[in-house]
Amino acid sequence: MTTAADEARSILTRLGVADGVWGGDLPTRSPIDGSSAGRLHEATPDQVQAVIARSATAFQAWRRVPAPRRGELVRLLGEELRASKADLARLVTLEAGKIVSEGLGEVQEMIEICDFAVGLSRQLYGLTLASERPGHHMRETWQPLGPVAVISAFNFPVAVWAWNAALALVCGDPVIWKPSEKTPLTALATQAVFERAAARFADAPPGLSQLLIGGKEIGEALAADPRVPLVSATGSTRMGRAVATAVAGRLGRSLLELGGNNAMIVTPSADLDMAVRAIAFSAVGTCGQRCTTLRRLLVHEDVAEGLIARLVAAYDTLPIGDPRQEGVLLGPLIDEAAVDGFETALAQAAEQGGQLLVGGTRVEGAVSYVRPAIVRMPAQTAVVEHETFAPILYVMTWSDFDAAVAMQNAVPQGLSSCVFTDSVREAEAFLSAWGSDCGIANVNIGPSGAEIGGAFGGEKETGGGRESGSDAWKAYMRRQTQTVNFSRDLPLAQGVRFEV
Ligand code: UN1
Repeated sequence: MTTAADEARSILTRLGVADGVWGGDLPTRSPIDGSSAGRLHEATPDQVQAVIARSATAFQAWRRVPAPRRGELVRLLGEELRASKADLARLVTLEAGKIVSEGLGEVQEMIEICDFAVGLSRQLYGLTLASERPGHHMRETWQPLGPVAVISAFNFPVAVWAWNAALALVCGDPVIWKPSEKTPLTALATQAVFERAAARFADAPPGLSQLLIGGKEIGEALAADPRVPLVSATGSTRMGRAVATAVAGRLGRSLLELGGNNAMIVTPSADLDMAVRAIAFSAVGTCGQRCTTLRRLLVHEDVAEGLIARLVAAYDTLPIGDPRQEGVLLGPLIDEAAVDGFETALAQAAEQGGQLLVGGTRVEGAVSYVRPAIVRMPAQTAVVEHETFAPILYVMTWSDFDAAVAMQNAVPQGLSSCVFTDSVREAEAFLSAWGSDCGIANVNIGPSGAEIGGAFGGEKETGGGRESGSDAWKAYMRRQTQTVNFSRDLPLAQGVRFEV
């Protein structure tokens, strides 16, 4: 039988990834069957320096290309992604263990952000401002920033790069990508797709998008380097804190999208049919490995028993297995460390008064496959406040809506949140200034699966960054306030007089 790794190798060859990438020390592994496609070369410290230098040189040329022309390159990238969608999505499945539909969805997310960025390339709006001085114009202009480092996680191995890269490129910035060590193959494939787009575009300088395969020392080098004005990092809060500290030390800019601990509040008026479906997708989709995964279910005590019974029944029949198979909804966790994290959190939950309602065990005889768990907790204990990147849903009950909102906000993370209710009062209170404190707040929609058009990111330990849609592009540019004097006088602001 062909292993997942064999299939991955043949896709890489088809996408034009050179054989020279193999023969190093970095192991690769498919979570589907544990097979390895081989070992990859990692970038040496000298190569990292050369890549940064090349990126700085590319910036000199790229910033002179008009933004709508830069958009043309991103349009071609979107075209190449469309052409390679099936292969790239399959590779996401093989390397990250996502089910087929989610692999395709991830590449679709890349295509959509490219489309968004193409339009954006003609809309990098500034402002004109009223000057207090006669014969003066004031305006605010957004200028290209410089090389942007993108540090991405295994769970969205390619979409998060695209969110950053598509915006950075139209904003006039070259990109240096350090993907997760757990998903280098999808990164190599994406880089090959980018090279194809760049080859079709006469104005693309060499080194516009570069890839650095390797461990955390590469991230550290990028975070420390003043030639890299923006470091955009997605991953754990621990990683983000290290990046933020290093970048802040040189007064650079970081854009952080870190841990989430997302909740759903279910009220007595909620449509429970919809709630059950939303909970199932957002709590067990991607095997609980999205930043936006539903981790805390806060249910009104009057509807709790009925809802829990329906969830347990749904969890009992979830098709778990090889994510390449049609009908499977749950693939593997990324590796054994993730299984350890799952088991440790469940043991802690039990110690802290939790009652396991369903799941919580390994699927015997397979690599890192588990049965997703629902645990009823007496309160929001320490383990509930911690983001465990695995399919564990903690259930807590409440009787007062304000107390439920307070509970939803009482964790260190602030990414995504939602309420299921048919009450306009509850819905609007949840979305008000004293409601959810998260970057994303939904009504009658689960916390995961955001569209690219909105700004994506969160507050508190989630890091405060915003990526993807809305005006997230502003993080990739520098703001310049410009004042032009077209008079024959030189009046000073604030009426200051200084005659020489
Ligand atoms: C992530 O998990 O890092 O909203 C990103 C979602 C996806 C993106 C998740 N569109 O779930």
